[in-house]
Amino acid sequence: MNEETVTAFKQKLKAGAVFGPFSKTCDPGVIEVLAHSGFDFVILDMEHGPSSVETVQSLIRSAELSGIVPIVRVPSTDEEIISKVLDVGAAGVQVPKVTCAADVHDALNASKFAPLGKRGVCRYVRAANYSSMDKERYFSKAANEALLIVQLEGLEALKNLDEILDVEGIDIIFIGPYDLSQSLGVPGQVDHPSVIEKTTEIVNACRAKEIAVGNFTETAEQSRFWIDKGLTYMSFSVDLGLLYTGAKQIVDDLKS
Ligand code: 3PY
Ligand code: MG
Repeated sequence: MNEETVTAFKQKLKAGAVFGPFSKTCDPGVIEVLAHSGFDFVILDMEHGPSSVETVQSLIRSAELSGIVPIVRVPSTDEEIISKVLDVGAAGVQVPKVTCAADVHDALNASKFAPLGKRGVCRYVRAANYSSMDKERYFSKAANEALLIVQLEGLEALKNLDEILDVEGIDIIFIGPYDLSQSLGVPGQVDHPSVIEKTTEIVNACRAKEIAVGNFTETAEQSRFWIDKGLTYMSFSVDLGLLYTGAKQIVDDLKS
């Protein structure tokens, strides 16, 4: 994904809320449908979805062609996957289950070239236009523009919140309400008062340090609730869940 698109996305994020679903399909056509629907970004899910790096590369191509920003949620801080998805052109990586500052440093080391990190160096990759991009620009700036999105979704992360937020280089903090609800002993109850309370604690800490923050919502009402509290990186539902909801409504209508 080119530098200009990432810069424009960062500016949009500063101006207000941006919206994007997770994607768990392996079909580039679905990514195009999401773009044509007006979503700003899509999170290609390698934590809970079946896609390989090769599939993600095709999905990134369709995102670029149709004008939606492709973020990849990687399975962990594993350097091998993070650098591969950036090599194939992800606009950003979203790293789940971060619990401490050391995890953020691992993600930074895997996703940034020096001096910010230690990402493995190769310019014969899609992200560098297979070597046609000026190499100094690619290594010193273009590649390091890719977004680093850090997911906080458990009590351990809350305990280490200050040290996590003090690490330079995080673009967005993302709160996973489902894992957080499990960690709080109320699995799946994402509107439970304890989940709201802990989410608000993270949101306030991020806002005090001027770090963009977002979460996962499944209704417009939940989205509005969190936007009013200052969240801007709004992930909304999952492509296949949206398909299910639409299909179910139609079938219920047809059969009523
Ligand atoms: C969570 O809720 O735990 C997520 O990771 C996003 O759905
Ligand atoms: Mg989660």
